[in-house]
Amino acid sequence: MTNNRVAVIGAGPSGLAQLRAFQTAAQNGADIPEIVCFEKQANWGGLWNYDWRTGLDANGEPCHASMYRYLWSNGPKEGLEFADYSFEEHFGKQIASYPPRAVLFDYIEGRVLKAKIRDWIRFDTAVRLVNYNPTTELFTVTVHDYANDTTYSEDFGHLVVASGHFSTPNVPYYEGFEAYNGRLLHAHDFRDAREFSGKDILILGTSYSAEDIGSQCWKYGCKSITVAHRTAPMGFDWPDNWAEVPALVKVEGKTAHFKDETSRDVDAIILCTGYKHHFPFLPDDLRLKTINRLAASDLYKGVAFVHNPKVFYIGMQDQWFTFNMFDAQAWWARDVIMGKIEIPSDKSVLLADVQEREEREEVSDDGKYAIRYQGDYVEELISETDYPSFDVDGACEAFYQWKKHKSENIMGFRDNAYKSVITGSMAPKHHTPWVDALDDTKEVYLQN
Ligand code: FAD
Ligand code: NA7
Repeated sequence: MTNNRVAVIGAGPSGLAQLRAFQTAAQNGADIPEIVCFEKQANWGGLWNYDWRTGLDANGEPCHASMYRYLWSNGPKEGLEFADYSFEEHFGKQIASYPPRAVLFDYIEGRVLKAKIRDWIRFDTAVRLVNYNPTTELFTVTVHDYANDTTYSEDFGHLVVASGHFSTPNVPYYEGFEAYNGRLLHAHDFRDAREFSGKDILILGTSYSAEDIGSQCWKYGCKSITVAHRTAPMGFDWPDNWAEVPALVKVEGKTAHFKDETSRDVDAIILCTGYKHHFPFLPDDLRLKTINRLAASDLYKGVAFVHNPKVFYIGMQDQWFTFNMFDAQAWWARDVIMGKIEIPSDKSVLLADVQEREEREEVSDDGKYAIRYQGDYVEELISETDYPSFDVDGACEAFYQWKKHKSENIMGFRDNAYKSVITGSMAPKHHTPWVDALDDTKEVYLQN
């Protein structure tokens, strides 16, 4: 029955959460719909599936990867731990709190390998177009199967969009960029900090990418870092060769000019200017249009698309919580699809829900408020499903501690350890301070 099939777009942490949610229901004896997950890459893990390529991938699709070598979790793992699959279950022991990318990939993969859901995924298959037919109430999903080099279409009763929103770069223009005599790139194409060893670099932006790419470049020996801010400086106690300056005005040759009329010569400009929600495979009536915020536009309960509540978006919010929030959303979407949760039929109720979330987000721009706001959201969703309840307050506390540790020592915050909110055990301190840990392989990290 096609009206009982579910299409999931993307097998990153959000898409995998959706598959795991259905598999759990099946394991508990429920009669679940047929699930088909389309993943354009050759493997799962989304952004955690590292790719050295930039530009186009092996199939000629825009390269999804935005992660880079030497990336360590930018927040404590205690804030993202799966409630149904702890780090201790996966690694057989408690591990340190800021795992490198390869370690987190291994953890993400461990849960879905155990769940045996790889067969639900059609890899190397890019979704090209989705159409909704209001008469049949079916979605027609058209894909390109790169393994067989064919396109085909299939019908589904529900659509789950889990394609991520940190892959399509937001690239601003500044006067003189076209004639800049250095390397100019967006964070999306940053792969290896060693490329900038011995160089003077300029970073635009003041959020996670700016902070982390700058820190990587510093750690791997760049000569100096200058960060230009459009709104406000990050304000950490940076190393001596790191400066924060007002906004960039223009570039002449290799010289960057700033709003306070100072200037610097720089070898590279890295645009850490964020990403766009980009769904080129969706028509107007199904496409989410939102900025990167906690209360994403047009999503009832942050998940169901108000203009067609048979469409679910997972992980589209700005993120303090990640994997466990995707789980909370996926379990909720599953229960709507399986008829356990009813979405109100009156569209004004859905719109009012979105408006209430937006207004509540706008009450404060304080980081602590935002963490609690998203923690409350996770709690709200898990209270409506059978996702294992966990200590959300404890996860918020780990985030508060993390923020405090960053303000105390921006190059040393990853040396701290926190308590698991799933198993209650304390993480060990990592064996090597982050600044000295140049080898980020799984084998070395797990030597604790
Ligand atoms: P993604 O991981 O982006 O996965 C989306 C998947 O959809 C991909 O596999 C992609 O190939 C697939 N896809 C896209 N379009 C199509 C299509 N048309 N057809 C078929 N498949 C498609 N979070 C943390 O918790 N800790 C961190 O330290 C952290 N660091 C980060 C660092 C960087 C540089 C970035 C960019 C993000 C980071 N994040 C971090 C946040 C990150 O968003 C989440 O951890 C997580 O990867 C989001 O999962 P997702 O499944 O929603 O999206
Ligand atoms: P974010 O968090 O969306 O931040 C984007 C940054 O880019 C932010 O500081 C913006 O400054 C800045 N920005 C945006 N446009 C411009 C222009 N035109 N000029 C200068 N600066 C600009 O993106 P990130 O990549 O840092 O983080 C995304 C995810 O990746 C995150 O979840 C991490 O886990 C990793 P503003 O404050 O608006 O002035």
